[in-house]
Amino acid sequence: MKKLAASLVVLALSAGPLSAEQWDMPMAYADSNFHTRNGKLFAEAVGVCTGSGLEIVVHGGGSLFKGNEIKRAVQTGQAPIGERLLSAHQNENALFGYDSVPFLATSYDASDRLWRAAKDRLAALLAEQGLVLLYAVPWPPQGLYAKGEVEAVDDLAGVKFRAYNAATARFAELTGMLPVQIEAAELSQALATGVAEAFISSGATGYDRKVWEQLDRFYDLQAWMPRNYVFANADAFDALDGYARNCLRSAAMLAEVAGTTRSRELANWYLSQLAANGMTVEAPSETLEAGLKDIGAVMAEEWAEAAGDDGARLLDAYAGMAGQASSP
Ligand code: PCA
Repeated sequence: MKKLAASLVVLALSAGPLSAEQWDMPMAYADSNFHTRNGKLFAEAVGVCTGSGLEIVVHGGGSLFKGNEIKRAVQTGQAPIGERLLSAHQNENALFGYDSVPFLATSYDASDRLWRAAKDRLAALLAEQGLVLLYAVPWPPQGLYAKGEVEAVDDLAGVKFRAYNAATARFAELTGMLPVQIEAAELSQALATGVAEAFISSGATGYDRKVWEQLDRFYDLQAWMPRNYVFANADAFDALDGYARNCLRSAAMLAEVAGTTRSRELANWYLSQLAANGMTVEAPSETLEAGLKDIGAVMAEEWAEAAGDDGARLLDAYAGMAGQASSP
């Protein structure tokens, strides 16, 4: 009997992973941000699924690699996995900016449909770059942060504007603002030192960066909903056994749903926190909205032009899904 128990123990121990592997996962946004928290839950799920055979260690806040270094770090194998704002790669290929076309998809359901229309093509593009797309989660709708009232687009002329991708830089140009590219991690400092005076983002980033210390307005434009995506180095992914790869894939599916649900749940809460900290949170005036819609139309045309046939197919697929509910 004792012998049987002993061999069961041996069996149980040997059922564990033969060699535990550790993956560092750089993420650009604050440790407390919902994307980063979701990334940590994803890492935990992979650990449980693989019986600790693959341990993913999340490094938030750009602490391992800064936001604009993360894709390269994963491509070159300096990190096997990472997270980045997808539209930050719009300069490489217009398709990466599919989610930053103003007023194309402004609700969670619409963002979900647009993602379903885009993701296979995006996964293929990333695969050509040696990357495996795992999951993507939208930021809450984007609005305008400013100091003082903005009644019309003209009020924005000459304002120093923090951009986070090519689309936001273009938006600034078209409104007569002066764009400067700044990572969210450096946003508070840029506002404090006057390097930036306005920006477009979600309630989440305004809350994370406590921007009420410098700014007092949030115009709830609901202009677009950009996504962060999590991706792995293809060689590192392929070197895993099939079981671990399945764990990554299934944890990623869960993380996409869980992260999107969290984003949805928190969207209004973030706005209430901006207001609780003294900011005026309101819808844009009709004049401002009309001016921004004109700019959005120019940007949508420019995007369609740059994204060519691939872009046209994506827009067709998206239009064909109109009215469908979000995915389960
Ligand atoms: N926050 C990110 C991107 C979009 C958002 O809501 C940022 O401002 O960097």
